[in-house]
Amino acid sequence: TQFQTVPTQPIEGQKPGTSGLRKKTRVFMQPHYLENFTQAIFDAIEGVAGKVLILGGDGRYFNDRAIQVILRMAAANGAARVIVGQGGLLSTPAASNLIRQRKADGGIILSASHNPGGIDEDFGMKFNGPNGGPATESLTDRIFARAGELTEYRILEAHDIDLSRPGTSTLGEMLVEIVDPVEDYAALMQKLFDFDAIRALFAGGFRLHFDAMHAVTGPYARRILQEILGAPAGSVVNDQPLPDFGGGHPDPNPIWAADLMARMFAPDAPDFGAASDGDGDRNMIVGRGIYVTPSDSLAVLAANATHAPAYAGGLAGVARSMPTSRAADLVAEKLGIGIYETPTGWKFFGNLLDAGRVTLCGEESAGTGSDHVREKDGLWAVLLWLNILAARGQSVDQIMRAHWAEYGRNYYSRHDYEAVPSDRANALIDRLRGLLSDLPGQEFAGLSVAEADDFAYLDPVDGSQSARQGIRILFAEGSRVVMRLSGTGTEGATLRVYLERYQPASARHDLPVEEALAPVIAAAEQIAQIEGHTGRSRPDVTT
Ligand code: VG1
Ligand code: CO
Repeated sequence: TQFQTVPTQPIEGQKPGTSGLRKKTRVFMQPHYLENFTQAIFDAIEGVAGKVLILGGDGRYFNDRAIQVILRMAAANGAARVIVGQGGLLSTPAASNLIRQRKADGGIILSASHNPGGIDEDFGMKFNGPNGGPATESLTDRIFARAGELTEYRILEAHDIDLSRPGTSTLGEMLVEIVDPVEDYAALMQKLFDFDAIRALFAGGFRLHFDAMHAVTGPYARRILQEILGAPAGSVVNDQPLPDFGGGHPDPNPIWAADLMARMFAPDAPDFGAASDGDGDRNMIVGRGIYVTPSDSLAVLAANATHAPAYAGGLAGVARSMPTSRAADLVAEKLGIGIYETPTGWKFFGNLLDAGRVTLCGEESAGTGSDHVREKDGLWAVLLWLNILAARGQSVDQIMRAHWAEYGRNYYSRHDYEAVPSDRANALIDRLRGLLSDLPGQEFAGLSVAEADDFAYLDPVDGSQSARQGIRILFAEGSRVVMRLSGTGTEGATLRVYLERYQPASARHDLPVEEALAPVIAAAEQIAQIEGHTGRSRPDVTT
């Protein structure tokens, strides 16, 4: 073994977005690309000498090669120990848990989450801090700044570490510990939920269909749902993680999880359907014949969390990202607990969770989680749902209808316009920014604008500020449109249009969502001139 200091130059564009650095896989495979970014992370946290790190990924193409490189660089930078998931696998929530359980100094998670994988698809890399949560904006800013001035990186010349078996070996002076990726996570889930009640549910013939989408949750779902909780073999499908996710798009929504939707809307549909994404932090919940919108799921989980042992004492508060519907606000109001509105991205929940201000957090993009880790957690949401279904003895459909009858319904949808040329997408947003002060009082498609702004967040815990987080247009009738550009794409820009319309408890709750939202959709088009800017008359993906 030999330490090397390799001269390098800054590489343009190593700027982390909503959730780490995401690029085309071939970009990450360019000489020095991965090495530069890794060294920038190490330098931005004042080195890794003597530190303990967690390392793993979602198993996509290049995961295994990147792990070997990062291990050799950690060794050359003096790390004391790196704990790696067997086979290089760790779901994002499991990595967050390991950082906390092992009191590590942080962790690197290799994933482009819900983006497709493969040599011509996407790869990604994110750093989580000692609380187990995604790097804060100030840290990602420091990483980007460091990447922009890098002149060298350190790496060890050594053979590959065998990732296939648990155990400890050395790389130079550094210890490499390979651990079962599921064990600690499964133990945590057993502590949070009433496993006996869920076991009894399955024993009573309750049928589950979990689609792991050939991504990282396969081994987790198999172990927890089938082996520990007794769901029959075959309840978990597509449970083998594959480097290209079987050619699929591991994004759990009605478009990309079309098989699951078909299964749950068929005459012989199981009682409960669910799916997760590439790195296991998202969840999709479907009952027999009913899709649960993620914003509604957050509200239902908040209203029913006390059925699970971990939350039996009540919730400290709830946080949601700004574009997420306000269904959870209504629950928090009724419970008399705090509700917080943050910018998009899990990193903004970290301070609220650390300070004990909130217990549950959620995003409209199928992310829900709690203070048990510092990431959103797909299987956790599935287990909390199962715990609630077992405790209430009702179907998903019954629970949703009862919820709307009590709180009213926030009809909700997100329209995505993907791979729009960046200049056109920026022009659309810039034009809206210029219009904001003129909008209040004007009427569009029969809706009159009450307020319009560009969302800015003041973190109540550390006082940090984040501006320009999304255009919000609130209508007098309680409807809302939010527009922002995605920070996770790798091709052009993705415009996200979030549409919401509230119908009180006494109103109709069974309209098709598109129909209920029709005036809001029309108003959004009139205000933003989406077709004029993007050339598209309809969205590419509707969730
Ligand atoms: C998207 C979602 C956001 C989520 C982020 C990371 O970001 O909208 O809610 O936190 O992905 O999720 P954006 O900037 O593309 O809208 V994951 O599961 O991709 O790590
Ligand atoms: Co994800």
